[in-house]
Amino acid sequence: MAKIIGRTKDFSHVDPALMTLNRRQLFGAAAALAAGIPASHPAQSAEQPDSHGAPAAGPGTTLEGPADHTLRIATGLVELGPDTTVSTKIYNGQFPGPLLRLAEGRRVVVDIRNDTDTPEQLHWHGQFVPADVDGAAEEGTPFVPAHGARRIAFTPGPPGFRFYHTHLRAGTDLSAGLYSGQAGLVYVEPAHDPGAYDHEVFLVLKEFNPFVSHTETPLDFLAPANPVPGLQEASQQAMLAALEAGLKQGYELAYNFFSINGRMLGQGEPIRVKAGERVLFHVLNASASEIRSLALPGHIFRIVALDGNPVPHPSEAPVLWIGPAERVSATVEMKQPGVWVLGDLLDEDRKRGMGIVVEYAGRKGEPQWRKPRPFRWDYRLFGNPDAVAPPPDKIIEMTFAARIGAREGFDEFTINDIAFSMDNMEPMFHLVRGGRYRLHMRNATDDVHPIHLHRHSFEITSIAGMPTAGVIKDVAMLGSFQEMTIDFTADQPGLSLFHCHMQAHMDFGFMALFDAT
Ligand SMILES: [Cu+2]
Repeated sequence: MAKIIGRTKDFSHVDPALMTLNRRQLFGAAAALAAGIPASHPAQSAEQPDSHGAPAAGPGTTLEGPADHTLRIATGLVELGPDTTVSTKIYNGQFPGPLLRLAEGRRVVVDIRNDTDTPEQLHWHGQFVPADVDGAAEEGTPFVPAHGARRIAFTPGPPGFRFYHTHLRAGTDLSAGLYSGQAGLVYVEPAHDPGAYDHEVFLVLKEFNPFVSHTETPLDFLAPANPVPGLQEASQQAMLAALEAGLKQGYELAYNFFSINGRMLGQGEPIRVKAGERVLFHVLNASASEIRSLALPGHIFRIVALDGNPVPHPSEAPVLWIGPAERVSATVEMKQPGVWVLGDLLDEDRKRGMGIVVEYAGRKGEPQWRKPRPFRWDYRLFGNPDAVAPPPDKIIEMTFAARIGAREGFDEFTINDIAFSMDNMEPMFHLVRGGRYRLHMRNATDDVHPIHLHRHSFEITSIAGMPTAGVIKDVAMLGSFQEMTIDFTADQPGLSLFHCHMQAHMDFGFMALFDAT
């Protein structure tokens, strides 16, 4: 049994996973070396400016000549703390995988090596890349063969905070897919950097050692929260039907260990700050299933970007709420000298490791935690208050529902009454390329679903029937019994996968393919 240490003053263990860069280093020649994490360095400059995203080489091609980056998938150990080391699949022997700093519009060659016994997929989350490099078998991306390799090339974009992760179906295998440690960061450097900060810190929130149970921790944090009539009734009827059929409530995911940057709270290097600094936090929730919160007592976040895209109306919040695969970029004015816990609001998860210490220069002592004032997370806060989204060419109606405990003890999910079939992999929605589409999504389940669309960004255009505009994302949390509209332009040819980013939900039906021709 692992010893769980929530707070400690001993930071003698040097943490290789703490990712921090100061602004001067960022633009210096030493940028990658100065990063706390081992960055993946281009072997040499093989990059050619290229406006095309076509792959340089397909599967089976010998990997000759240097790639700009190599990502190697293998089972390895992650030392969450001195008495807690887990074994899982990771990239380049580390968790999180190396931070790849790519230049917008500048073609990059990446070798993906797979040293495991299972064919893999590596998905470039949030980037506009061709279907054959995007990293989803459902879109037709070739697998990286077991004990094999694949070379891909693409043109990075859009600029901002992205990431890469495995895209395998896990089903009941809790070592596979997003339950593993296969996640790493991408920063696509914009041509122009707004740069109003002194110090940049990347944080990856991640749980390890999953198990299933029937216990669920309900979260009520989204606004607006008024349920849509009819959706709750539909959910209750589904529950009654399941009970009549003798089915039990579906499994929920739970975890033994919680970490930020692969370290349990108090077990890694603290984030070292100076009074008067403005720190830019880039936070990724790399969870397979959990919505996370994050607060820094005595400090306020100013949210400047969501999913790597600058928001039109930066706003302040005492808490960040981040669904699986979402990213939040927020600046914090460091003006409360002390030693603090930057951590999750859930006491149990924070005590099991979901936090990191923030230490002001010259300050010592026990890291302090205080619960922040209640705050409801509302994407509309960051939208453009004066803008109205233009009407789309077409509205696609979608209702999400659950069949309780219907699949190997897990809930099955449906989109318009259809659970995605991995056997058929047929597109559900046919789009005209260049058309502007609005997805009207209705959630007839009691879960919050982080909805993701591959190879595109979308604009949130209404929540709970209330219009908004200007917030551009690639994942959005849809509240229980709630509705939301998101608009996007079908500017990517071929297949694009749409799914809930909770591994168990997508594995048991919550996926659909768009086909743009
Ligand atoms: Cu879901």
